[in-house]
Amino acid sequence: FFLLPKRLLQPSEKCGVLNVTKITENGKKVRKNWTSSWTVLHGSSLLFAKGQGGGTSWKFGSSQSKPEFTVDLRGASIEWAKQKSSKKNVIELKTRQGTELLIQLEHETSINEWYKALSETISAWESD
Ligand code: I3S
Repeated sequence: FFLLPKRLLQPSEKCGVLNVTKITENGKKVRKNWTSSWTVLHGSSLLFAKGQGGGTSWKFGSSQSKPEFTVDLRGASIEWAKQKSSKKNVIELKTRQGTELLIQLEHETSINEWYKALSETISAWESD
């Protein structure tokens, strides 16, 4: 009898369009630049695609659509950010590498699903 890591039992996969901005990069504050980005949660990575919105032509892995940036969720933390933006439903994501992002959606149910998926992923990889 042995226990399988949670991440093998419940692999995290989620995608959709999110409003996102960096606020800190490698520990340094950067200017906000909200963009709407097609976002993929895959394993312990969160990938933000280049380009606007969730165009159906976007295919992960194809040469025209390299991820704009990837966030490593191992050792990351999230919390609801009430003070960091005038927008509602804002999540603050801090990575172990010192990058801080805000992610946001107007639709409360959808952002709650992202909050749940991200926090489950973070805790699933916590032991590493
Ligand atoms: O936290 P801030 O500085 O008030 O954030 C706002 C600014 O980044 C603003 O752009 P510029 O001041 O760089 O032109 C953005 O347009 C706003 O969206 C930012 O505020 P919110 O509250 O939307 O995160």
